[in-house]
This record gives sequence, C-alpha cells and structure tokens, in this order.
Amino acid sequence: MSRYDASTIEPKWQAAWEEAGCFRAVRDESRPKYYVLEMFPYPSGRIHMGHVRNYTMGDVVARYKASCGFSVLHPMGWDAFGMPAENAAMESGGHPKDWTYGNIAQMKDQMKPMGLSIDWTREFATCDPEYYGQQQAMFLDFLEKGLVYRKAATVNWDPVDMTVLANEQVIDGKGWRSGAPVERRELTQWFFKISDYSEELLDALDGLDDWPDKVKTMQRNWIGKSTGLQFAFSLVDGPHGHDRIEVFTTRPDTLMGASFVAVSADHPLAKILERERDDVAAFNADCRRMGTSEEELEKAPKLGFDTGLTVRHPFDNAWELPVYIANFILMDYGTGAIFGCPAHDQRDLEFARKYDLPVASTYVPGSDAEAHVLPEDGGDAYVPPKTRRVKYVRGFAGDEVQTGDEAIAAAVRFCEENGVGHGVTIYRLRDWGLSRQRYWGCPIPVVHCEDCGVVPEKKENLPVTLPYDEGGKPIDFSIPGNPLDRHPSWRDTKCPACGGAAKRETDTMDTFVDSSWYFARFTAPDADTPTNPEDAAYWMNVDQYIGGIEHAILHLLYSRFFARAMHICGHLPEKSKEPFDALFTQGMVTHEMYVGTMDVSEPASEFRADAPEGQTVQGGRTKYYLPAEVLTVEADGTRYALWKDGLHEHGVDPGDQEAVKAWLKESQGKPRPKADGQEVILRIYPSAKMSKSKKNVVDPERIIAEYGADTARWFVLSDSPPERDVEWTASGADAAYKHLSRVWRICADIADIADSAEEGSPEADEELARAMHRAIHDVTMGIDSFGFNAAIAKLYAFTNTLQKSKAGPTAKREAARVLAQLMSPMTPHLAEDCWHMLGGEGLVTGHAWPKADASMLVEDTVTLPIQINGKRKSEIVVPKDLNKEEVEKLALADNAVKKALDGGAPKKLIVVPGRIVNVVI
Ligand code: ANZ
Ligand code: ZN
Repeated sequence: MSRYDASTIEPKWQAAWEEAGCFRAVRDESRPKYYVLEMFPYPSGRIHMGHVRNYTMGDVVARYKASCGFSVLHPMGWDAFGMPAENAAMESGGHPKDWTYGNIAQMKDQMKPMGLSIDWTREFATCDPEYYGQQQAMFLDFLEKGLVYRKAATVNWDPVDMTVLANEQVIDGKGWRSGAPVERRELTQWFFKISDYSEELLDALDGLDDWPDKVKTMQRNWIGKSTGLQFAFSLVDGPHGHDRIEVFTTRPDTLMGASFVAVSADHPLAKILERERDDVAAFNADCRRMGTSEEELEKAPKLGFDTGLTVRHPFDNAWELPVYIANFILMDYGTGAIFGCPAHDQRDLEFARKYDLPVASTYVPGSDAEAHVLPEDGGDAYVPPKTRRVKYVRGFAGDEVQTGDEAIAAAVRFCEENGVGHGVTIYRLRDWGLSRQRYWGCPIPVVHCEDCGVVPEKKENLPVTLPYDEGGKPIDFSIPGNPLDRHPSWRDTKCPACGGAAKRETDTMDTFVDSSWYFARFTAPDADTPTNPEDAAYWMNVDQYIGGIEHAILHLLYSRFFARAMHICGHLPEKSKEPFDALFTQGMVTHEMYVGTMDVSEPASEFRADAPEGQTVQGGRTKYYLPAEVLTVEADGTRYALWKDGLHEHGVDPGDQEAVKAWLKESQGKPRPKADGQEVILRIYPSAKMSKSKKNVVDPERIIAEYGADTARWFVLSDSPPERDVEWTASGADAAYKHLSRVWRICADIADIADSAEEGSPEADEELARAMHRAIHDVTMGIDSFGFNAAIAKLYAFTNTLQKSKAGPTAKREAARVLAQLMSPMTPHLAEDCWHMLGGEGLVTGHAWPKADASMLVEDTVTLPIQINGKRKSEIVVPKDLNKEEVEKLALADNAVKKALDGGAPKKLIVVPGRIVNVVI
C-alpha cells in the first residue's frame, strides 16, 4: 500500500483491538481506575454529528487514560423508553419494542465504524427487563425508606399525549413534545422526595470543583432558596370560620407599602368561595386553564378577582386591605398567597394600576436613581437594595430601624412576638412526580387491592414486565391513552398481601428515572441486584462525564438525588452521593444553510373555504437543501451555493469546476435560473446548530464512508475548543483528510529509510528530539485540560518539524513513533497503522503514554521581566547566555523603558542574569 486508505486500515485495526480485548473494563485492584462516560443516547435510529463529537471526546479521554496506566471503564447504552417509540407505533402500526430494538441495532452499526474504545460487553438498554426490573426493586427500596410516596396533586395534563408532564416538560405553556396547550388536573401520583434534599443538593454544589460554573448556577436557581417571613393577615368576616390568610414574603421591609392581598385560584379560601359564588367559580376555572409552570404564570396577563373580603394589616388593626384571587399566584410556592406592594414590585404595580389600588413607597430611590419617577407618580416599581434606608410610613418601624435589613429583622421580631408569623426558608424545588400514563416505560411495581390499599409487589415477582400484546392480539397504539389501562389481563393480578383479586398500577415511570442511575448500573450490568458493592466501590465515581448543556438541570439534578437515595438504600457507597466528579458540557456542531425557493401550486381551498373546486394558487415556497445536494464554489471573490441536480438539468457537470464557473458567468444578468421549478443558485445562511428541519445536517455514516472515521474524529476536535460550537465545512473535512494522509505518508517514508542510511548531524537530531519532547509535553497538557483543539494545533506543528527535519533515521523513527502515540487518542486507526509501519511494539492502543524529558524542555532563551522603579513594566526575551552588557542594551531599547526615560539616562541599571532587569529613574 502506498497511500493512506482509511477504508482498509480502519476495519483492520478495529478487528485487531477486538481480538486483543483492548477495551474490556476489568476490575484490577492493583491499578487506579478511570470511569469516563458520555451521556447515553436515545435510540432515534440515526447517529448525528453531535453524537460523533460527544463520543470522540470521551474516547480521547478513555484512550489516553488507558495509556497512562488506568483501568478504564468506558461503557455505552441506550436511553430507550419514551414517547417517540409509542408515536412511531401510533403512526406506522408497529410495536414500540420492535421499533426501539431495531433502532438500537441500526445506531450501533453506525457507531461501530467510529472505532470507539467502548466495552460493548456492558451494553444495555433501559427497556431491557433486566434493567428496569432492578429499577423496580430500587423503587420498592425507596418506598420502604419513605423516598417515594403518593399524593393527590394538581398536575400538568397534556391533552394530546394524554399524560402528565413535569413542570420542566411544559415550555411556554405547551407540552414539550406534543406542543399542545397544557391543562391543570387533580390526580393521585407518585413522587420522589427530592425536596427533602434541597439544602443538601444546594450545599454540595460548592464541592463540585470540576463542574462548569454555569451548570452549578442553573442548578442553584432551580433549587431556588429564599429566606423571608411567613405570617398571617387576620380576615374580617371570613367565610366558614376562615379567619386568616398566611402569606410568604421575602420583603417584609415593604409591608408598610402593602395595598392588597392575593390568593391563588387553588387556595382553600378561593375554593370555599367558588362553591357558593358562580362568578368566583368562573374566574377560578379560567385560571386553571393555564399550566402550573411558573414561567407561564409570569408571561400571562395579570388578572384578579375582588372577593369583597378584607384583611387587617398586622401592624395596624385599623388598616384594612382588599383580598383578590389572582392568576399569577402559584398554589405550591410559599403559602399560595401574597401581599402586594406595588411601589416595589413591578408585577404588583401593574396589578394595582389595573384595579386602581393604592401605591405607596416605603423607600425613596437613592442617588443611584435620582432621575427616577416615583411609582406613585407614574414611574416604574423601584426594587430597593435591602441595605438602603427605609422611609417610615405610618410611623411603623421605630427609631432603631434605619435600613431595609433592619426593617426585615424588626418585622420578623414583631410577628414572632405577637404570634402571627415567623422567619422561614423555602425552596422552589418541588417533589419529582414520576407517574406517566404511558405504555412504553418502566411499570411502577405496586398493586391496588380493595382490602389492603396500595401494596408493593414482592421482589421475587420482579420484573413486572410490559405485556407485548393483548393475549395474542396486537396492541392498538393508535387509540389515545394508556394501553395498559385497557389491557384485558395484564391489569388483573393477585394482591401480594392477602392473595385476593387486585389491579396492577398501570402508570409507568418518567424516563428521567431510567437515566438517573444507569451510570451506576454500568459498574455491574449483570448483577442480580441494582449494583454490586465491590464493583460500585471500585468503579464509582464517574471521573469524567461528558454531555450537552441541555441536561444541566433535570438529568443532573435527578441523578444527584438518586445517588443519595441509592446510598441510603445501600446501593452506592457514601463517596458516590455526588456521582460525577467532573462534568464537561460540549458545544454543538453547526453548519451553514442552503435556501432556495420552489414554485408550488396549491388548491385554493387551502386558503379560502368557498374557493371553487379545482382552482389553484401559485406561489414560491422556501426550500432548504442538504449540504450533500449542494456544490459550493468560489468565483470572482463570491461564494456560490449551487443545487447539483439543477446543474445537471442545465447540462452542467457539478464535478467540472470550469464548466460550473462558465455557467455561472453566463447566467449573470439573466433571470434566476431554475430547474424543475426550483432555484439553482441558492442563498447561503449563516451556520447554526444542525437540525433536520433546516436540512443543514451531514450524515456521519456518509462522512465516515467518504473519508474514514479518523478524519471525522480529527475534524470535530480540531477547529474550536470543545466547550464551543464547531462549524462543519466540506473544506475543513477535506483539509483534515489531507493532513492525515500527509501524516501517513511521512510515517511511511520514515519507515522506508534503510537503517544503513546516513545518520544526521548531532544538532539536527537534538533539535528534533527537543521538538518531540515539547510535543509530548504540550499534547499531554492539552488532553489533560480538555484542550483537544490546542493539542491538535501542537500536533500540526510537530508534524511540520518532523517533515522538515534533517535528523538521521534513528531520531526520525523515534519521533514518528511518538507522533503516532500522541495522535492515537484522536485518530486511533491511523496511529495504529503508523505505529505498525514504524516497527512499534504490539499495539499503540494501550501502549504506555510517552513521557517528556524535563531537561529537553528547557528553552535556549529566557524571558526577563523589566522593572522600572520597582514596578514590573515590560519583559524581553533574550538568548540564555547573553552577557550583561548586551542585556543592558536590549533593555534600554525596550519601548516601555524608552518611554519612561523620555530621552534621559537611568539613575541605575541593574541586570541579574537569567532573572530580572531593574531600571531606576
Ligand atoms: C411582598 C413583596 C414586596 C414581595 C416586594 C416582593 C417584592 P422569591 O424571592 O422568588 O422567593 N410570592 C410569594 N409566594 C408567591 C406565590 N405563591 N406565587 C407568586 N408569588 C409569590 O419570591 C418571593 C416573593 O414572591 C414574595 O415576596 C412574594 O412577593 C412573591 F416589594 O412579598 B413578595
Ligand atoms: Zn390485599
């Protein structure tokens, strides 16, 4: 073979690794371990470039750590339950199980050619009964420890998917998947007690030094700790013995500016009123039509209903405030009731203006807001820092109160002394509702018995498996709702407690449960308990977790809770309460977009109901084109995107550059050329995240077939730092391929030099050796610090040095072998091939990582700081053995020094060779 041929060498070396069992993770107590994990994929059926980037990063780490002597665990599995499988079954009539396992097989076929160092013997899918059976066992453990419970709750109901959604799954008031407006419903559901861990989950974030700050901030905000005052307003003439309304406030310092009290439509008081008054019932019903998410409440126009009731101000019994029901009060935050202070809260101000309620400032804006128009006079609400002086209103607060903080303390003291309230800390984090009314999920292992109530299934009866069909008849997934609910026999079972007839729970678990512990299962995927203590103790924690920022909150927070719960139940060691030691969130792969218009004619009835039959409407519609359908060329300094099939239609061969350019020139000044009703010259839109709808996707399978996996791997790592987006371009891929070909060629040539060839000069040998050690040092640092692009830049430089080097065959061969080693984490097949050609011992995969010789890193130059009058002002780079006089000359020629001297001479000039230059003026 005389040239780089990825399609031959890649399968060859993959087979060699397979045969040598290179990637089997073995628990070897004599060696340190390293667990690297990429967030496991959903088996949609196709891998995309985001996967390629994610897994390549993990693979670089895994291969590098293995070479460093670690026993590496690098597993892969499938997050396989969830709605898309059911939707596919609904649309095409198949079975979610068949669809899912079919997709897994396909994706695995696409992944294998990437040459990832994965221990496939540990592979599992969360829909394997062996996996979800252990999840059910764990659910029973959690039940026993009070970590999961049942309660009636107002939930978000997706009327299209016919399922409950977590608040997180409601986006802009719509179901995250179906896009249908969400409704509120009261249902009995299972909940994990994550809220008990709010403080702990918050505190422990401080210890996660190797997590991105932005992820920690997002989690902090999500947990949402607030400290404040909870106190009662007494109700004047409350209905049916209701004599008080409890409110929660973070700003009791604004109590003197209170102008109304508002309760949620689901507040007990609102519910009492709605039973008796139709107008209240109608208003509450309107409020309930919105979802329960805070985001949605925030965006909706603020609506209130004046109940006619009043409460007394706690500081002044003669002062009465009206009570409203309002649509922006959450029932499950604080007490579901607030007092409104329009002067200091914009939302309250809008409400007060709408319903003509008083506005009274308890603070005046300070000098930082001199131009501020008081809200009383039509300005915006002013949110005062608590350190600011309060303005006394109606005499409250006493003389000792100066600042907001003091006013808060005084208000808390007052309420505590008078028995109307107390200081509290509350959290935004709610318990995690896990019940889903779906088929394709992990069945919740309990039964409902008329005599015994809710009874946990016996562990020996696990797994409670999903029925594949309905007694031999296929399940009809096209009927909305949960097929388990209407299954003729699966539902009927025996009560594990009394043996009487009972019904199974037909709800299944939220798929976030499945992904909250899979990382622990990888440590012992075949264990007949959720984990195996020795394996968990050895392999946990995940040393490096890699995934998308989109999982910053839910998945990562749920997993942190699960790890704690698993520890309580004895499934994970104490140290694994935080299961991910380091987290890396990688950027996306983007691509520019190609857009044209296409002539269409549509039935006019689409636009006008009364249009006569057969009438059509003509128009141009935007059409996106796949990069594979497009040729980009540069002509006269402009980049053009051309639709290849369109060129063919015009009789131009897209492969013939000259013909294409000639055609472009010819079509200038003419009407935009079309083919088949479509434009041939397309617009180019800027790069954006690859997405199917914009068609700016490249198919990894095609790229690998065209260039080989190593090119794809090299490219996704090379152009930008891993945390940032990387833009995929055809020219970039070409360049990556060319570089790898060059590396292969250089190595092949060096391997071909006869041993008898003339040795190089000692200087040339030494120079190459220095460059080699520098490369070892820099690439190692780059990989260690997740600076893969930086490591790759060093490899480019080292390749150039090697190519130009006049060193002799021995030195060159050594340097080339080191190049292969350094490249092996990124381009393992190429590296293996070069290593082999160069006579490397065994496989380069797993071969001990080269060590940089520190003495070879010492530079021949030194950087000397220049101090002027004791302050560091500049620096100069000088040859190491330069004499004092020469250094002085160079120092005086330095710009900063020249400027400081302003033409004069220094009082003193002191040179400490190799250390520093001091100029005294
Ligand atoms: C009076 C007040 C005056 C407030 C003021 C704010 C500013 P955080 O910090 O996010 O915890 N609130 C309390 N319970 C609520 C509920 N169930 N639904 C909607 N709003 C609620 O927010 C606490 C503040 O949000 C509380 O402090 C309360 O309004 C409001 F100048 O009380 B405040
Ligand atoms: Zn029973």
